[in-house]
Amino acid sequence: MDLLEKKRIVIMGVANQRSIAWGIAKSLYEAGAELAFTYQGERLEKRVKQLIDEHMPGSLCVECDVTSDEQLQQAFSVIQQKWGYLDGLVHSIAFAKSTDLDGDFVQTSRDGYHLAQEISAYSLVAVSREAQPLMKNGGSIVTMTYLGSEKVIANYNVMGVAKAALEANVKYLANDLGPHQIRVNAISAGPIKTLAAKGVKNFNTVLDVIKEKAPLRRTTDASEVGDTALFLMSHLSRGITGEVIHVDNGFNIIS
Ligand code: 0WD
Repeated sequence: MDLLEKKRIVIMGVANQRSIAWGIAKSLYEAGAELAFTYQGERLEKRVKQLIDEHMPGSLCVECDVTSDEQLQQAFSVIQQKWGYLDGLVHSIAFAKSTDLDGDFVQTSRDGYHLAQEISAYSLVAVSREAQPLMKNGGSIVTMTYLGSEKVIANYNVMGVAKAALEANVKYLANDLGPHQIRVNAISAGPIKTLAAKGVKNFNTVLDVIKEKAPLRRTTDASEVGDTALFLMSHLSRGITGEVIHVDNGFNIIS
């Protein structure tokens, strides 16, 4: 039997076919899940709908900018109407101004700090709040983080601090939602060339270092993250919550 047969899962954060969220969607879809996608604004609507029509026809697709409470409520109300319940949610969303990513962290503007926290960390709290009433039979929430939360990584700056907050959110949410049998976990992925990664200076150099130093001597592929998300969405991970799982070919253990 497919591991995710009859599971209904929302995927937030597909921007294009390179998005980690898309890699996750592929793993979950192949395991039999029924998927709903949310996209950020008209800018991405056409591209995301086209991807879905080509590869996962019949999946739900609704607009949701996570900075808008109104759009969040609207999106989950559509999902409630169409599905009635929810088993899982993938949060694969982050944003920071490129000017706040390089240079000295100490120069981070108030606005830039606030924006990175709002979109990259607070949004997990907001979407979990919307998802919880729909997870009537328990559920699994998975978000995406990066090593820059644990260690100082050049050109990650304000996003590293936002990821640290996101990982703390995972623990507090896991504690709140645990009694409802809802698990909350994060995947800490190694660097992958996506649209978001384009904002990080010297990204190719980072990839070269990983190829040389990671125990498995290769960079992370979105399908590796996708398969870990599949595990976290399935009953196989039923005893795991509040956890950060590294999917980085072991790079985080190297100093
Ligand atoms: O190396 C990497 N690519 C890693 C990414 C390593 C480890 C973690 N991550 C994380 C990112 O920080 C993010 O949380 O994975 C998540 C997904 O990132 P991605 O797949 O690398 O990047 P991308 O394909 O750009 O998806 C992120 C998307 C946005 O894309 P763009 O590029 O258009 O900003 O987050 C979404 C949007 O689709 N997003 C929003 N969605 C709803 N409301 C918003 C928003 N306000 N802002 C950004």
